[in-house]
Amino acid sequence: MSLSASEKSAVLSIVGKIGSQGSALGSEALTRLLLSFPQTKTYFTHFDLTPGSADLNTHGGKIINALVGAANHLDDLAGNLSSLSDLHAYNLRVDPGNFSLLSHTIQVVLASHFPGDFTPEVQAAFDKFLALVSAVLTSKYR
Ligand code: HNI
Repeated sequence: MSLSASEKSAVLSIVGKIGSQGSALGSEALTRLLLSFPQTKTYFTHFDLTPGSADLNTHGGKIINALVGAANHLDDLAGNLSSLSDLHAYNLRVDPGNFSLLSHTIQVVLASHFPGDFTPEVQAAFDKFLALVSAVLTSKYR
């Protein structure tokens, strides 16, 4: 699976809207993840999970930053995400099934914050991008 030229520009078009809102968007995506899929709380027992907490804002910002960085390296996702891939596989051992849950809540956040920009076509491209990122982050488990 890879992105076509038009899918790449669709991914970059929505990533370009994020600007300085990364922490807020990421924090909301995490809050939606933790509320709708409470089994994901097991990974964050050391966090204050109150919506809008400093822990969620900081971590949400890291996730969105990583996605923005990856979107700027669409021709080398594996290289760009290599150390994050090590972290998720060897240290965190996040069950791979959780990646599609977070991918879903990220898309809900983008759709609600950027309704005019997150068109069905952009969503399809961004969903594919998140699947590619998730594949890299879960590629080293064994
Ligand atoms: Ni994930 C740490 C990015 C999916 C649980 N994760 C990070 C960091 C980034 C990151 C960036 C911070 C690394 C650092 O500090 O060096 N995570 C991503 C991305 C995705 C993702 C881009 C998928 C789109 N992570 C997930 C999922 C879970 C998850 C699905 C579990 C439900 N991640 C974690 C945990 C940490 C983490 C737990 C460590 C948090 C901490 O600070 O203790």
